[in-house]
Amino acid sequence: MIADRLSIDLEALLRDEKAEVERALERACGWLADELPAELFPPARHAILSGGKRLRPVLCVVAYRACGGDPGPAVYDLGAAIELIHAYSLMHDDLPCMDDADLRRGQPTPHTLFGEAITARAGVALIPAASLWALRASKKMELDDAISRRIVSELNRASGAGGMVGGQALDLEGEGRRLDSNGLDRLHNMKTGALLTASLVIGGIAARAPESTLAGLDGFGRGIGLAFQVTDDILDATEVAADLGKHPSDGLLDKSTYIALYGLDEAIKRAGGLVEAASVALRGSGIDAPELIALASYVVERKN
Ligand code: GRG
Repeated sequence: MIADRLSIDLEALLRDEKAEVERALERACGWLADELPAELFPPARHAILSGGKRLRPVLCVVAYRACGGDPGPAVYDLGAAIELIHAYSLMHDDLPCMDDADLRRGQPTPHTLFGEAITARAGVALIPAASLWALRASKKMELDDAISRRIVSELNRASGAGGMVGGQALDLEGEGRRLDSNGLDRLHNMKTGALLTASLVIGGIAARAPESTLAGLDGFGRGIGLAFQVTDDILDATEVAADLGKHPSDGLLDKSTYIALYGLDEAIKRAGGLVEAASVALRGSGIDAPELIALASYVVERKN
């Protein structure tokens, strides 16, 4: 796996892919400016264009390429549709009624700038917009209706009650309670892992990959999704706001974390083990994708 990873210039990959993703997000915002009620656009735009790692769209495009797709602007638009869901989830997650955060990506959160009610509404408006934007992207890619339907249903499944929304509900219920390892894995597989996994699978579906390849991407996504969250807990416990771009909050909100469960050293080992296992499994399912292996290492080596 190390050889795979070293054959890729991760910094260049992230820089180049992120630049394309930013262009796609600008296109999405151009469309949203007309699509959304006028007062909802500024907070939506702020949430969408305020930086971030852009990991979900990058995973989507890189999976598409790994499955033989030849990326043009439309597949970045597809990735941008996933990022619209991510943007709404952060807008809502930071609201006073959820995690009550005033800083994200080194910038004030939308509700501190535009007010809570408008931000809540703008977040909701992005949910159907994401599906519409994914459909437009599918059309530009000339995908047939069955494939387009599958992409949109994958996006909604991963972000709905069985995925991100369900995971967030478990997270809020879990504040002040101690979850065991299985409970914490379940929560994070849903809250964070489902959308990261769907990003990969959607890239594969758009490239018309066979079911066995989609299953390989799914397994890989589950592994790196959990590793992502273990790493989030490590960063929350070890980094300061200036580097994280947000205030560490797990302790304040009395959340169950992997650090509390395992301690720092074991948590670091678990994150590394999950990425290694996911990478071995990806290879085992016949997908030769050094760029995905490199992105998996980024998931645990990132600093924010
Ligand atoms: C109605 C219960 C209910 C929920 C509404 C708010 C919500 C839906 C879901 C939020 C779930 C959530 C916060 C998921 C994101 C978890 C996460 C790891 C966020 C950070 O992702 P990064 O690090 O962020 O990729 P950047 O800033 O890089 O884009």
